[in-house]
Amino acid sequence: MRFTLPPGPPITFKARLHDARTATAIGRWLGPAFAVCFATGLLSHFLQHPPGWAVDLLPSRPSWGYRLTQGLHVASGIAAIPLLLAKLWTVYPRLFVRPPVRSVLHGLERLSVAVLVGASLFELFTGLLNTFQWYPWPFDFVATHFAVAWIVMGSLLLHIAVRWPGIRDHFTLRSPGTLALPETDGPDRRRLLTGIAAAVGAVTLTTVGQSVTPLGRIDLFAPRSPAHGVQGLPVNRTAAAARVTRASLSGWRLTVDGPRPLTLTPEELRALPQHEVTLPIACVEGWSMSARWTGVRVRDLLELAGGSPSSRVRVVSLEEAGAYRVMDMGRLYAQDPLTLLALRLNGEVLSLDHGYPARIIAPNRPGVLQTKWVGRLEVR
Ligand SMILES: Nc1nc2c(c(=O)[nH]1)N[C@H]1C(S)=C(S)[C@@H](COP(=O)(O)O)O[C@H]1N2
Ligand SMILES: [Mo]
Repeated sequence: MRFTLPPGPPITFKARLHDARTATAIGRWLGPAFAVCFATGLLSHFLQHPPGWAVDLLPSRPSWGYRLTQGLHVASGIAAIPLLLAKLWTVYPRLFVRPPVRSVLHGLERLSVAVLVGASLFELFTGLLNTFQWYPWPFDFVATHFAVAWIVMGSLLLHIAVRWPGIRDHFTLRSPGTLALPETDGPDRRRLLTGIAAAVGAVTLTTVGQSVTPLGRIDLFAPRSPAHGVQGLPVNRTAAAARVTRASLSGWRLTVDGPRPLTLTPEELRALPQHEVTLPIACVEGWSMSARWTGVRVRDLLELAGGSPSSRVRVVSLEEAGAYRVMDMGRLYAQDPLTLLALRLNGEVLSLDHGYPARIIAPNRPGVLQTKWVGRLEVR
């Protein structure tokens, strides 16, 4: 392929590495990465903001479900970065195609590619910064990241439809044109693709340890090392950030509102049947880590307050302000025997940063919903 810039001497790009076949070969990996990232992102959004009808249908099992899907979300997003950069490098000569717009259809196609590129860069960039909990922009991250994801998917589907003949040829190798695999598919292309694969492997292996604990030792570039933190668990929002102090907790009582409202002192809570569960915190920002939790089953507390097996619960934190101060939990979660009002973590009384005097720990859900510094439960 040869592109020229009139007037003046022609600019020629080395054809093979910038041709449609290389672009398709990279797209073959970029497409699935985007698909996984989109599907797991939708799921995460749905779990955090379920519509009313879904609240009681959300399943609390498998207990590691969200850990897996959110780990995939962040890993596929990170893997997509070198893939997208490689793809842009491969196709950038098209920027210089002359005339820039041949027809209305051609113009629309170029516009849709511009939208796809812009939205994809935005999505990967904001997502990456989110894993560092860095928000150097004025808009709301969750809402914007969610909305732009749809723009990416829409323009990606359009792009695939427009390029379909080439993609099909790439897979079926039917036509003997530029897209057919020649006997000797030059070493340059193979080297480029191997290099890209190596880059993807490297960024994945050096970050995925933030959620895959056995790989924690080579977790060089992820913002979190799950092993580092008070009581063997990272802290996302500290007590200081939430303005919860030891002093503000003196005289703490748990309030349980329901048909038979009650308040419980720490001693009374400790006198109730205690259960131990092993469950992960799976933060939406990408890290996850399993821990041993001890405390009172939420369903036992609901029952004491006169709730029924179909009760849901609203959990209110002592934190004065914050996006995660109030959390609603559907029936299947509230009734799950693994769902605890935890008092202890890895054998010790909860540290202030991990939610002392009591916090929620439940299976298969985003870390943002594992409410710390619980003050009140409301049977609904
Ligand atoms: N009240 C309250 N609880 C909260 C939060 C918060 O901001 N406020 N942050 C949540 C987030 S984002 C995560 S990932 C988990 C982390 O728990 P940890 O700090 O004990 O690891 O707590 C959750 N519980
Ligand atoms: Mo989190």
